[in-house]
Amino acid sequence: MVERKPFYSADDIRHLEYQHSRPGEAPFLRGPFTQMYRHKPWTIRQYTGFANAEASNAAFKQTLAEGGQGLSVAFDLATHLGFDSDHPAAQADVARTGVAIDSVEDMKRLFDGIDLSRVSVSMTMNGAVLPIMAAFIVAGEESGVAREQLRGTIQNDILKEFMVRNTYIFAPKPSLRICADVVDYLSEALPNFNSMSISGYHFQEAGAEPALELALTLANARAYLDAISARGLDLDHFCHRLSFFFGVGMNFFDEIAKLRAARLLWCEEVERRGARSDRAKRMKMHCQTSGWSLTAQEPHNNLIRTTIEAMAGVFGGTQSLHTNAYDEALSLPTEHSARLARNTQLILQQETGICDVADPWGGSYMMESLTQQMADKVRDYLRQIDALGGILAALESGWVSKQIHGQALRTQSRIDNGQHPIIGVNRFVSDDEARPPVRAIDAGEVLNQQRQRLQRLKETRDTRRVEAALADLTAAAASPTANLLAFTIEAIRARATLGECTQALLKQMRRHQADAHYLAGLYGIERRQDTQWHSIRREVEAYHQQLGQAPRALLVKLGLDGHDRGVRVVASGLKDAGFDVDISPLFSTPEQVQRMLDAAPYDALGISLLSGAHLPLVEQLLNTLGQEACDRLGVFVGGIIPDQDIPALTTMGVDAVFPPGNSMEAIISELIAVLAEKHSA
Ligand code: SCA
Ligand code: 5AD
Repeated sequence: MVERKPFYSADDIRHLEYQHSRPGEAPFLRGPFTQMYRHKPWTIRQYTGFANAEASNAAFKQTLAEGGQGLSVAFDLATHLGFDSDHPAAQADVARTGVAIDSVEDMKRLFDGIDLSRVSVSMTMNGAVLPIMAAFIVAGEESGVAREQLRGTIQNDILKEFMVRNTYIFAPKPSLRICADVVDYLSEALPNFNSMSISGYHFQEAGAEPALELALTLANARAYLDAISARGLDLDHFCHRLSFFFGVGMNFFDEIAKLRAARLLWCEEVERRGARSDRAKRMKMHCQTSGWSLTAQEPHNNLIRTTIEAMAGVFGGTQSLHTNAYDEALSLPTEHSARLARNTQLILQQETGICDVADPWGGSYMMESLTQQMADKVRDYLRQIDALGGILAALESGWVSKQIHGQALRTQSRIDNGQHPIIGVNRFVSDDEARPPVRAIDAGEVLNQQRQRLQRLKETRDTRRVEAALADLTAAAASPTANLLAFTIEAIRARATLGECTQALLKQMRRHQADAHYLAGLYGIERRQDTQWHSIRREVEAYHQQLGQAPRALLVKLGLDGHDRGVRVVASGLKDAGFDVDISPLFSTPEQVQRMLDAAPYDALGISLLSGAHLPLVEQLLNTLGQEACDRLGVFVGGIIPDQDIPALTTMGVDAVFPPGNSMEAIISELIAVLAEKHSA
């Protein structure tokens, strides 16, 4: 949090250079447009996608009919990682966290009956950006929409995937080339399409405070500017199509200050690089309320949290907004929770008068002062990154991960010791365990259907044409001057699948695998004065004495789920409490887990899953490990696990389940109880 004073006065802002600037004028701190929401309110753009193209298409139509103003596609994890739905590695994850898309035919079904010349479409895609962008372009083409008419945004921000979101396919260097190819191509062929959405959101979800979130976002943006400018592209030609994306959490004043500071710093950056036009210098942004801030306990409280966060996004001057559904921590939104989330924005736009004034916080002694402090803090981070040799060097050195994870651990320790209040979790806890109904997805049904569709596609297409287009794509990957998006469009038009395009590229660029790690020491330091923590450490110590060695835990991530904040926090907590802890690489298979378990005498196996694929993945893993291992190990599962799935997990042999909101001591205490029982049996 930036420092606060008890009150602010004119003295706090007298020295600020920009204090007489206006909305719509450089440095755009006060907003990218003069009239702001008086001319056009922000776009209500809700991230949506689940099951198959038809189900998601119906949800899109419903959102548009009920007041949504733009579309935003959530793809499933198989699509993100470049696997067709029939790929063995993808089976458990198809259709769960978003929509399954294997070919241009699926993309056409996704937008069937929606006029792409009128509705703008955001697509959150990074790893498989080439085939997805290509499929969108070809789908538009085949539905009769000219390329110049296509409006929307492709996320195409691969650097943050290596830092937090983890849906990368290739290594950072070839990935950067792909990003630049996409920007280059779109700036010519789709002049109304935003070619990047440079994202801070995922840093905040992973634990970063607002200043760190903004610094990392801008550091990545600088790396993209370097890569694109190196091709000789003029900033005034492409910069206005680089868009930004921030998270908005519960830290109300800082969040508004962050969005204002973001525009100031971006304007300075592109001016320094020689941009002349206002449209290149003014930052446009999308915001999403924080998923992490929402709780599984008393989920209706989340409506209140989201409303407050949405207001911070709007006071900060966002161009587009997603408000999370209140059942966030339980599952994907239901129709009802999605409607309430959308209504939150409609009420703000139409019932409150908030849209009448541009930058209503402008001139507030406090807000102007916080904005300046935020900008200074971000500049300081950027200097540190420069001193490390730039953001890629900072990433490789582990600095980025240490900063984010360090802040995540500090927050968790403050929640666990009660200093960071969360109503219904660590204060005013309710006994009322009533849970709302959650969305269930028949992923097995979608999987069968996608398999059949793939088979039909392969039977009816011109195989020779597909093979030639894929061979050209592989050759283009070896030639640094070829534009990979142009070649992918040809392959997709010929009815190559998304997975085949990825395979064609993988012949030249191998699949990237990152190491897994966590930080030891930081969580415990934050709790060193805390009696509850000392008592849990004593419990572990007593068990250590009984065993004759520290209890050993292996924590694993299975399937295609890359959300690793939770597993890394639990690893750090267990370690600092006295366990020996190892964590598996992301995307581990049951066989890999078995090998890890064979390599050392573990007492506990923890499985972290937020992708909704916990039932098939835990079952596969425990079947592979066999009865003897399940009897010997304390097996626990953490993540987004709906209540109704807990009995099935218990039947499979899971000893304890920890949905979001458990304190570290609750987890450790239950784990020790399970281990003690197993040990004595
Ligand atoms: C708007 N316009 C104005 C104006 N307001 N003109 C004058 N005065 C005003 N007040 C003009 C704009 O210049 C633009 O025209 C047109 O009206 C549309 O407005 P816009 O502001 O550009 O709005 P929009 O089309 O909605 O675009 C917003 C934005 C775009 C630029 C931020 O990139 C976007 O929609 N991003 C959304 C990203 C997103 O949804 N991501 C989801 C991530 P011109 O175009 O002619 O200039 S979900 C995720 O990643 C989290 C989950 C996960 O999976 O990890
Ligand atoms: N539909 C709606 N919202 C989603 N989110 C993730 N996937 C979906 C989806 N398919 C939201 C959640 C999550 C954030 C990253 O995006 O709020 O926390």
